[in-house]
This record gives sequence, structure tokens and C-alpha cells, in this order.
Amino acid sequence: MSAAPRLLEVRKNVLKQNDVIAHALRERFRASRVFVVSLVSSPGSGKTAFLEKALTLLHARCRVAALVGDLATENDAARLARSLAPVKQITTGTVCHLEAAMIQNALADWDVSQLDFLFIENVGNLVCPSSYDLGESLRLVLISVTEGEDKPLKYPTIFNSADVAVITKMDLASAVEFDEPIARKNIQAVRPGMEILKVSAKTGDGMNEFLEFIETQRSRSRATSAV
Ligand SMILES: Nc1nc2c(ncn2[C@@H]2O[C@H](COP(=O)(O)OP(=O)(O)OP(=O)(O)O)[C@@H](O)[C@H]2O)c(=O)[nH]1
Ligand SMILES: [Mg+2]
Repeated sequence: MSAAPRLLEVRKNVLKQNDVIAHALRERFRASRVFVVSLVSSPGSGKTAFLEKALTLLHARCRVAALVGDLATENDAARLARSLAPVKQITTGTVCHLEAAMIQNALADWDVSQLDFLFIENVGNLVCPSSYDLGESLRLVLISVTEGEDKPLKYPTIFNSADVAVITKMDLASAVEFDEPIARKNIQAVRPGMEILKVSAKTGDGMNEFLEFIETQRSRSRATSAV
């Protein structure tokens, strides 16, 4: 057997194993009645800034926590911890995405039934994270106004693996001549009917709408998954 098919076989098995763990995680989250929201985007789209703001606002009214993945450093965990919510950094070394087993390990000593929301910030990457189910209830794909309206067309898989798109850094939109109708059209071309939210972590615009949105999603999921 040549090297390439073997590599393909190993990759398939890794993905299969990931799905088994993700399924177990999803069952655990459902039984614990915790709503899990993951964030994917390119590096620097504003995941941590957005999450810090969301955690700070939510921490005042419900039980929230976060996991954050990066290849190296604990920088993002330190930023998120300013919200006073419990936070854990997952450092992946050379791996360009989070995997379900990493989430399982990070949560080994956490009682998730004590949480209303758990957020997971993935490694900044528009390719690898799309293949890995983390057992989350809702996956957000962030696209910042500074990275170009064509990203959904260039990286359709990540948009297809997500449930909702969040346009970030709206405070910079006019400075970078962000063309919102084109960006929306591109998102819809890849994922027709996808819900799109707009936020600025800097000014706080759109944050209340986002919180209302996830609270509604959580209520819906609780109503449909009677445990
Ligand atoms: N003006 C403005 N800047 C922002 C906003 N959100 C994030 N930034 C800036 O964008 C840069 C990257 O933000 P991060 O929150 O670190 O982005 P990230 O997606 O978490 O980055 P990685 O974890 O490295 O992938 C930082 O300099 C932030 O201050 C925003 O809403 N407005
Ligand atoms: Mg970050």
C-alpha cells in the first residue's frame, strides 16, 4: 500500500474516533442541561475580544465558563479570565484545531451541570476546525470586517459546519469600506438561510442582541430535550 492511502485511512479513523467522543460529550452536555457554544474563525477575527465581552455580560446573570484553544501561550485564557468566569486554556502544540478528546480532557475535573453556558474558542483557522465535532450545541463562525467579504466563498466548509455567522469589528466597517450586502450575499451563497449577527466587541454594539439570541436558543434546546 502506498503512503497516501495509509494516511487517508489514519485520518478517517481519527475522525471516526472524534465523532464517538463528540457524541458522548453531546450526551453529557444534554444530561447536564448546559448549552455549549463554540467559536471558529481565522486568526485575529476577534473571537477572544467578543467572548470576553459576552462572558463579562453573562457572568452577572448566569453561570458561564470557557475553554480556549491555541497552539501556544495562555494569553487568551488570561484575557477571558478578566470576566471572572472560570476559564481553561488548551494548548494544542502543533495541532491546528481542537478535537473532542481535548474538550473531554479539559472538562475531566469540571462539573458542567453547574453551568448554564459553556463557550469553546477554537484555534484560529478557517480550515481544520470544520472537520471536528466538539459536541457543541451551537457553532458560531466569526468573520471580521477587516478580512474581506470573500472569505465565505473561499472557505465554504467552515461556513457549512457552523450554525450562525457573526460579523465582528463593526466599529471598523466604514474605515475599511466593508461591503456588508456583498458579505451577506457571499454567506448566503454558501449557506442559504444562515442567520447573521453583527457585533463590535469594542463598542458593545450588537452584544445584547447576541445574548438574547443564545438565551432563546438555549431555551429552545431545553424544551426539545427533556431529560
Ligand atoms: N476595533 C476593534 N478591534 C477589535 C475588535 N475585536 C477584536 N479586535 C482587535 O483585533 C485583534 C485580534 O482580536 P482577538 O480577540 O485576539 O482575535 P482572536 O480571533 O481571538 O485571535 P486568535 O485567538 O489569535 O485567533 C486585537 O488587536 C483586538 O483588540 C472590535 O470589535 N473592534
Ligand atoms: Mg483568541
